[in-house]
Amino acid sequence: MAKKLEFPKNFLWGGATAANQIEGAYDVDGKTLSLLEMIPYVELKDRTDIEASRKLTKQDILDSIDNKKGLHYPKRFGNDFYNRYKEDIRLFKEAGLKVFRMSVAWTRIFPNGNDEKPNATGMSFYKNVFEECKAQGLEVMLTINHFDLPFWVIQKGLTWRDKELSDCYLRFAKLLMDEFNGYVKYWLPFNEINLGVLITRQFSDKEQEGGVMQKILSSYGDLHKQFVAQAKVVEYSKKYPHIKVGCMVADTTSYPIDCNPINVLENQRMEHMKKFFYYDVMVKGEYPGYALRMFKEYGVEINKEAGDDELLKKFPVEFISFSYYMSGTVSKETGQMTEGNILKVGKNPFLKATEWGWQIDPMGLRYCLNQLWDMYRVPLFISENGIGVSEVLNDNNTVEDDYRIEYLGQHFEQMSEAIKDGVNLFGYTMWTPIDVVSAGSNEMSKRYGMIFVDYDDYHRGTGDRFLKKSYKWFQNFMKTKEI
Ligand code: P53
Repeated sequence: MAKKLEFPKNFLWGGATAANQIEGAYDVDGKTLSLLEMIPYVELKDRTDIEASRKLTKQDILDSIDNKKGLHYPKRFGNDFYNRYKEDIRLFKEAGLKVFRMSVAWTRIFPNGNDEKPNATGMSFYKNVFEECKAQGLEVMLTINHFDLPFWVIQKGLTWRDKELSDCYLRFAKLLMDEFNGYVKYWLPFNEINLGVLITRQFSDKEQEGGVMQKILSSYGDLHKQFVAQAKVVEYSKKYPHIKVGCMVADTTSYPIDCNPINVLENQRMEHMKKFFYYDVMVKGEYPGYALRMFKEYGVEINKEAGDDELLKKFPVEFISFSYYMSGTVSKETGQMTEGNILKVGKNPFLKATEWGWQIDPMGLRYCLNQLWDMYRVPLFISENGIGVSEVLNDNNTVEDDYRIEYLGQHFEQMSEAIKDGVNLFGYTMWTPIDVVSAGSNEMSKRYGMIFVDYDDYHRGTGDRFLKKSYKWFQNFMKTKEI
């Protein structure tokens, strides 16, 4: 029996993507390389062992420039959105989407970082995409930087601690706001700002000796500069009162493995450092006490400059956006771990996981929404949610992806429950309406789309687009709100 869900009339239903996972065309029209385009595809024997594809030396990165080893670098090719954006945007519109989340490749706009003028061809590509969205009646949500750090950052030996990098970033962000504020209402300065720093288990006492921990601790200094840069983007956005700037955090709901207070406390500590710390700085504009204590105990230097605290306080984000794919468990002892990509989480015997070890938990989304609304009282937006599955086209040129229909329907149901609980959730962009190159494992095989793209892991195929069963289901859901 179909079940009708309730959503506010103006709820923003949409789809999310990122430049480095869709565009391709990595070396045309003046674009230079980004670091992500220098990471080769590695066939994984065990799909849950994502780290195996990430062991790269600096030499590997340098060798990729002229591809000495003849490897395949998937993010150079994406899904060919650069050439097919018109068709894709039309398909998004026909699916019933009202908002399209995308990002800008920094290397298309400032190929060398400090170029005197922005690259005109790069700017006009995005203008064309926005024009197309406008023509199709799609609102745009724009991520200014979605993980794709330009290679010139590495060449110049810059980190976020260097003023030169935040100056370049701010010049880039301001240019985009000046040029495109008429097209883009929702702005996200950084994608998943927490992923680079806090890799969950690293904060359990057991893993606190050793190099990785040191690396993570010292990256809090870099992160502070990103927080400040983000606040400056918010400050600048006030020039255009019709636009809104939000934060973007990779969220996972986490449960204590049992009711042993030791594990409950450990879970709270993990939640603090994995997520709430970030929201606290970006929404409340202050570093929470537990973070300051941790910094003190581990000797973390933030290197705040005069005026930083005031800036963070004065220019918090106007809404919270977050990605939600899974939940996990936490125990004081390591417990059983699933290798859910970069975010390692403990297993939950009540949940099923995807082939990649991501535990599916729609109710965890309702829990998460309530938590965020209770704590922050700013409008919430789910900027990513979806299921990655390895799929092939069947003889009828489609994919019978009932598992995706089930995944989406169950998450939508919990969103509508959260709204009934009183949560101010104003939109949702699914990851992703169309198959893209995976962020974590660089494969095409990990497909999230309602639209199938005919490329394999080595970019072999026609690139043609085919509609999966979920596309028709979603189209109908947009009309009926029935699951
Ligand atoms: P892929 C890990 C955990 C949660 C979200 O990821 C993550 C990651 C990174 O792998 O990233 C977001 O493609 C990210 C998207 C990404 C999507 O999740 O590894 O913002 O770029 O594609 C899904 O399956």
